Amino acid sequence: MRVYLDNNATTIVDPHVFEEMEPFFVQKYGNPNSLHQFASDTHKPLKEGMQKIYAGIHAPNEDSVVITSCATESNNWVFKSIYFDYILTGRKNHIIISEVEHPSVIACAKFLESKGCKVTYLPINSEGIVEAHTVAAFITDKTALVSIMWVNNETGAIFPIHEIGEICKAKGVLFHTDAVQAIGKVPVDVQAANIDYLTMSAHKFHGPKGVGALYMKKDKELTPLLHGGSQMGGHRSGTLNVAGIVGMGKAMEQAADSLDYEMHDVKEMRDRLEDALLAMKDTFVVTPREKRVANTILVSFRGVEGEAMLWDLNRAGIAASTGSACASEDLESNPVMEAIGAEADLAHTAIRFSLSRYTTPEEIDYVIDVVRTAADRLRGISSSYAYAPDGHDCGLSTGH
Ligand code: 7TS
Repeated sequence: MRVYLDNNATTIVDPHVFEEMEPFFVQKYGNPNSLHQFASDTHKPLKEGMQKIYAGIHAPNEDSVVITSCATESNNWVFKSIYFDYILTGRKNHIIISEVEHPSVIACAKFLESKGCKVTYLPINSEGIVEAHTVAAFITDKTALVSIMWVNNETGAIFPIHEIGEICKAKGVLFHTDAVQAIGKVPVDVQAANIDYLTMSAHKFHGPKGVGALYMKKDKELTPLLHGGSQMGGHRSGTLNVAGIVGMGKAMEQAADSLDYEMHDVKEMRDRLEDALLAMKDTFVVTPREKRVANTILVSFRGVEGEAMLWDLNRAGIAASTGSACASEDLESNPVMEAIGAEADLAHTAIRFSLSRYTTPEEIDYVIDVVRTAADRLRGISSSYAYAPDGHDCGLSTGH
């Protein structure tokens, strides 16, 4: 059996999405900006694709949704253009992010720091959540941008985006959210949440890889990152990724249609897996279920090195993760666990299981069996586990 539980890294392309994209490779392959039938064949599908993306995040028509190559590009765009538009001009010199943002945000913040910008890295609480009042406490009249992710990719923790949006609006500070892990998992409404900039990535919600987007509120549009032609209303140059846009639109439409299934049926499977994991000895989960999206579990198995567990799972055909795949080439411990303050050996034992609407109950049964066997085997050969004293305080708030 092969089971894919690494959906926070990427997702299977929905067959309906693939079907809608297919004609744009070998039939309707014209450049939309050309002046012939091949070009005009793409116009209606492009328009419909864009409309579906606007609808998916409740963006009004006067705002901009600009297609990019990925969320990493969208995040880079926000930070680099905030630098050009607000910091380099001397108007502002401070940005606020959380210490558990995706590396594409952290690395941008560090880059701006190297250019003289002040950066505040907000801590998370013991449940792995950024609290809105900490955002309010650090905003000054020099703050150009607050950038807080909607949902954390490691734990699945949902951050208080509506409250943070309120605070930023009241204080007149621009607000960006990386909503990569929120689309298709929680209702996303840029107007209700007072968001100025929002990052998306199609491959996280059963769309294709290589296509993302940046939402920008009217009158808050940023200087382009990519200069060149006049594509995307002059906001981003480069020939349009027609198949990608059509696919992202379809995936967005389906994400909205599947939201109930995700929040109830996927949650039921996730909860069953989590119950079984927590019923095992010395296992820990940080963020309480009701404060998490329905598909994610970040679980620590005391005495079991994360990479060793992944090895056993992989041999049994199960795909999971020890943390962000983007960082998995270095064997660093899970950054979220470190930010929470868990001791290093426990941080090294974190495994992320992320489900999707394609996950089945049979797969969950199989995973439970394999994980139990793997944890027993690996603990059996671990010298450190045998010596771990009982009742040892691991600094985590939940679990057994
Ligand atoms: N932002 C968040 C919150 C993410 O989870 C990711 C990918 C990205 C940005 C980058 O997206 P991309 O479109 O540039 O690929 N996160 C992960 C992960 O958790 N494991 O692998 C990739």
